[in-house]
Amino acid sequence: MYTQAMDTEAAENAKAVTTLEEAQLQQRFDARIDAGDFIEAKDWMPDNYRKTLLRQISQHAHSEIVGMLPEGNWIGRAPTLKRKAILLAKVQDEGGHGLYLYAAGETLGTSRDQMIDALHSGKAKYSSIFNYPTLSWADIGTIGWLVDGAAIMNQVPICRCSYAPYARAMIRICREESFHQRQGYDSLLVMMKDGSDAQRAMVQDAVDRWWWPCLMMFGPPDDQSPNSAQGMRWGIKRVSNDTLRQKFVDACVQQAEVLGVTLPDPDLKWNAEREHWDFGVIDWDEFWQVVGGQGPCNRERLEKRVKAWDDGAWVREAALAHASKQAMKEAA
Ligand code: FAQ
Repeated sequence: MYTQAMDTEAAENAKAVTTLEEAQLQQRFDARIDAGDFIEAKDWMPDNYRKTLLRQISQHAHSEIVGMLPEGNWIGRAPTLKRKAILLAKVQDEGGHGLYLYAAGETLGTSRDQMIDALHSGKAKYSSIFNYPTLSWADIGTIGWLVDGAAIMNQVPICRCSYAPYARAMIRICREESFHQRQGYDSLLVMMKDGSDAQRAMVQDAVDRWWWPCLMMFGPPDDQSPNSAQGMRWGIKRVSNDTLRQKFVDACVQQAEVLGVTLPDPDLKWNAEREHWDFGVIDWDEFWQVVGGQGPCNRERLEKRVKAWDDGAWVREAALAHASKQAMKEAA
């Protein structure tokens, strides 16, 4: 009895010391965040900061990898050799972005296999935008112009994210996304300026279908975004969902004018007082349906990813066998 009481006392004391140490670590962490310092993988961080980062980075990685599918569908149908080479390079870049991001996620202590498993089992999210179909060649240019355009708008502030491995990955990703956006705009410009009436109509149809889903990419309105306040406090998110969405609309209006397409929103109007473009109401029911797995292509996308993973098992096994042979040779 007596000994047990001593044990309990010792355990309580140890817990108090840990709590005190943790409080000090937390204080130091908060001060570093307030000072705009970057946090490195080996630094102490609160559990929830780690979890939030892992959630965002892995969702981002999954988006890049699933995002290869809608465009990949068109590699074999690109209209010229030049466009095919550009599209191949772009889709390959997206694969690379996924890898940088999985690597950044791994620095938080979760393996790539665990992250991929969460995607395949439907536990993890990826961007809503990749659950829409690519119906014509103009969709490919429109993805470059609008989807990559929205991605850049959202991702440039992440280059200053408080978690350094994520911020570093984003610098390279943003440079490549910038090329992606330009190639898309250029491809649409060629169709609009030198193309036939049918090609111009095809571009307008693609813009009509992609515009609203692109506005949804930035996430729910600020007052309905459960993760925003803490994400901003920690410097993971630097600019709010609504602010980024507005910046995107403001940038696109003039680009649409130069292109000669109409953005499908009768409420789009310059607001001289706000010095921003007003825009119509977003269909948030559609957004939540797509996020919840009921979008036009959710099932198809996930099935393709799982199949690609299963089909690639022999490559992973062969690479592992080769690595262990090399290790044995070196040891000998
Ligand atoms: N789709 O509280 P918030 C690309 C979820 S990469 C699906 O506002 P948060 C490149 C959100 O996760 C595109 N789910 O959340 C490319 C949360 O659910 P949870 C991806 C969404 O994290 C181009 C819930 O709603 N980019 O395009 C979406 O503060 C072409 C409540 O939302 C990134 O991932 C959505 N659109 O803000 C590739 C950038 N929006 O997790 C190929 C990094 C929100 O609590 C071809 N991520 N949700 O269950 C971010 O900046 C943020 O995570 C947001 C969401 C802004 C996406």
